[in-house]
Parts: sequence; structure tokens; C-alpha cells
Amino acid sequence: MASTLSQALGALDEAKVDEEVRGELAAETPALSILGELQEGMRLVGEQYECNEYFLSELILASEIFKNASALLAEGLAKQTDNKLGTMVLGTVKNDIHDFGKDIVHMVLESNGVEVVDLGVNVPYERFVEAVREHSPRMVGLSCLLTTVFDDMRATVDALAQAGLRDQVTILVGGGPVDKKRGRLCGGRPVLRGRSGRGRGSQESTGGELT
Ligand code: B12
Repeated sequence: MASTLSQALGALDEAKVDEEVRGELAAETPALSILGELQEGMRLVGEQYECNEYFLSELILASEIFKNASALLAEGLAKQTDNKLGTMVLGTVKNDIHDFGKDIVHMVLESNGVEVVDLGVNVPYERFVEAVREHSPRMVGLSCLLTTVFDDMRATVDALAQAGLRDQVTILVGGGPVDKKRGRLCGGRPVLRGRSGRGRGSQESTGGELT
């Protein structure tokens, strides 16, 4: 059963979302847990879009509500650390413009000691190659929300391999539709890291590592 907050976001009730987030913060619910509820709310929005109950305009409205709500969590997510865990080159792959998930990964990793080079969205394959040459990261993070861009995910990994850089980095793939099977299609052996436990099917995983 979805929480009140998730349902409010699913119903695009901005005032209720705001009230619930503030209430949970006041009750000292961890920011990451509130974020999980917001993510579930976005999943509910997506479900209604799939059933033609919502359209693009509702996706855009949900984006606004999500953005405002997650801004309230920024302080709670940003627990600064002095540990330096190396660099990650991160981006949403070519042909995909979804960035909320990537931005959260950016914020959480950075506040835990990873220097993040964020290439943005719809990132061409060769831009990843250039950034790996320039920054020599330990990790490359690829985000995608569209099942139609798995080929682009794979082509990005292939471009790194062709440039002779594939073995220098660990590649993490993530985003709503990424699961074990799809991770393999991207050209590697995915080891899934954590599950939201709230999703169904392809929505269950939050990320994978191509070793
Ligand atoms: C908001 C939204 C939009 C917004 C995006 C705003 C933005 N700035 O990001 C807008 C309105 C622009 C949009 C556009 C479109 N969208 Co859209 N969108 C969504 C929606 C409702 C929520 C996505 C979201 O932000 N979730 C919240 C974030 C926090 O979760 P997340 O991204 O999964 O990220 C978490 C994890 O996955 C993980 N993670 C993410 N990236 C990474 C990377 C690494 C390395 C790691 C380790 C982990 C990791 O960590 C994050 C935090 O926990 C989803 C529905 C859904 N079920 O997801 C549809 C959805 C993704 N969209 C969909 C579609 C079809 C589209 C459009 C094609 C619609 C259209 N006709 O134009 C366009 C795409 C245009 C393009 N070329 O990209 C479909 C995709 C279907 C499919 N099979 O591929 C979905 C699933 C809706 C649906 N059910 O049909 N969309």
C-alpha cells in the first residue's frame, strides 16, 4: 500500500505533497526514506500515463511537484564528508532527457566523498569518452529512464571499449527500467545494488554495476 505522500504525488496534489514532506521532516523521517516515497509517487504517475489516464502535461506537472518537494530534502541528503573516494563521470545517455534520478545520484555520491563530473542529459557517446580521458575517473555512471535507449547505453560502453578505456573504469548503470537482464544487454555483467522493494518488475532495481 503506497504511503499518503506517494498517493498525493500520484494524484498530483501539490499542497498535500508539500504538507506531507514538511510533516515527515519535522518528525525526523530520514530524507532518503522520504525520497523513496516520492519516487514511488512518480511510479504511480507513470502507471497512469501508461493507462492513458495521464498525458505529457501531467508528467510535466508531476516533475514540478517532485522538484519542489525534493528541494526540501537537499539539506538532509547533503551530509558532507571529508573522505575522498575518487571521481565519477555521470550522465543520462543519448536520446534520454530524464535527469531527476541522475541528479539525486550526483547529490548523494558527492555528499559521500565522490567527485562527480556531471555531463547532463542526452549525452553523446564520444562525450563520455572525452570526459574519461580528461578526468581519469574510477567510475562511469550511466542513467536512463527509457527502454528505447538501452542501445545507446550499450553504444556508450562500446565507445569506451573502442577507445581502450573500458578496463580503467567500473561502469554503474541505473534508472527505473534497469534490471539484471537489461544490464546484460548493455554489454556487461550487472551486479544489482539495492532494491526499492516497492516497485514491480523492471521498476524494482535502482542500479547495477558492469564489472
Ligand atoms: C518525470 C517524468 C518525465 C519528465 C522528466 C523530467 C526530468 N527533468 O527528469 C518529462 C515530462 C520531461 C518526461 C518526458 C518523457 N517521458 Co517520462 N517519465 C517521468 C516519470 C513520471 C518519473 C521519472 C522520475 O523522475 N522518477 C524519479 C527518479 C528519482 O527516479 P529514477 O529516475 O528512477 O532514479 C532513481 C533510480 O533509478 C536510480 N538511478 C537513476 N539513474 C541512475 C544512475 C546510476 C549510475 C545509478 C547507480 C542509479 C541511478 O537512483 C535514483 C534515485 O533513487 C516516469 C515514470 C517512472 N515510472 O519512472 C516517466 C517515464 C520514464 N517517461 C516515459 C516516457 C515515454 C516519456 C516521453 C517519451 C514522453 C513523450 N511522449 O514525449 C518523454 C521522453 C523524452 C526523452 N527523449 O527523454 C515512460 C518511459 C517508458 C519506456 N518504456 O521507456 C515512463 C516510464 C512513463 C510510463 N510509465 O510510460 N518524463
